[in-house]
Amino acid sequence: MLKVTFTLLSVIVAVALGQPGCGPDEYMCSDGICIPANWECDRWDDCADGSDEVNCACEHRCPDGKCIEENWICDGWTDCSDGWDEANCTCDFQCPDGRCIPSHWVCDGWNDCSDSWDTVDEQDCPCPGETVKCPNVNKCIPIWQWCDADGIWDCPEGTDQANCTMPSHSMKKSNTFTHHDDESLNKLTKEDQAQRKRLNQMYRRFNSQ
Ligand SMILES: [Ca+2]
Ligand SMILES: [Ca+2]
Ligand SMILES: [Ca+2]
Ligand SMILES: [Ca+2]
Repeated sequence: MLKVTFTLLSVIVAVALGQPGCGPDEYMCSDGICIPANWECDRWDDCADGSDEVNCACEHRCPDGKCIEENWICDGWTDCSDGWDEANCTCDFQCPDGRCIPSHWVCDGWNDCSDSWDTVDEQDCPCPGETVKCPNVNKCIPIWQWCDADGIWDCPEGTDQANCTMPSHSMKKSNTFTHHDDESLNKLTKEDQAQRKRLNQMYRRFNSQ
């Protein structure tokens, strides 16, 4: 009991004396967490409550108080919580969901509109390397799926197998061309997209240092 009381007393004294505090090259967040001093006012929320970015000079401030870089405005990424930085932009390409994206994001292999509008399924995009386009639809399949020996339908209506020199009885519909497969594709795309955003943020951060 005596030991517990002493330990508790030591903690109270340490806090009262400001120990442990932050080092000379550190900044203390309002919750007491220390971060590197040069993370203060660097346009990134490093403290849990964003206190390192509150009292900073700022050229472009979101209505929510967040400070953003000039080139974050109308860059296709929503940086302000209310989308202020992406409102009233001249739009190269507007997704049906209202999002504005730069023209070089269309047909770049990333799903940027919520309904995949900017991808090969919707736009007349060229198919990337090692893939070919299905006749009359915007769908790319790997070259090896074109006229494959098993006769599997990879394009809608089996158009990838329609003019191949093989017996018609070997034609069979692929069980891979299903909604289930489309869903797993979408799931992968969302993960890729999250990864893209993270990389984009890291890129910005390194370039702003
Ligand atoms: Ca910061
Ligand atoms: Ca933005
Ligand atoms: Ca895209
Ligand atoms: Ca095929």
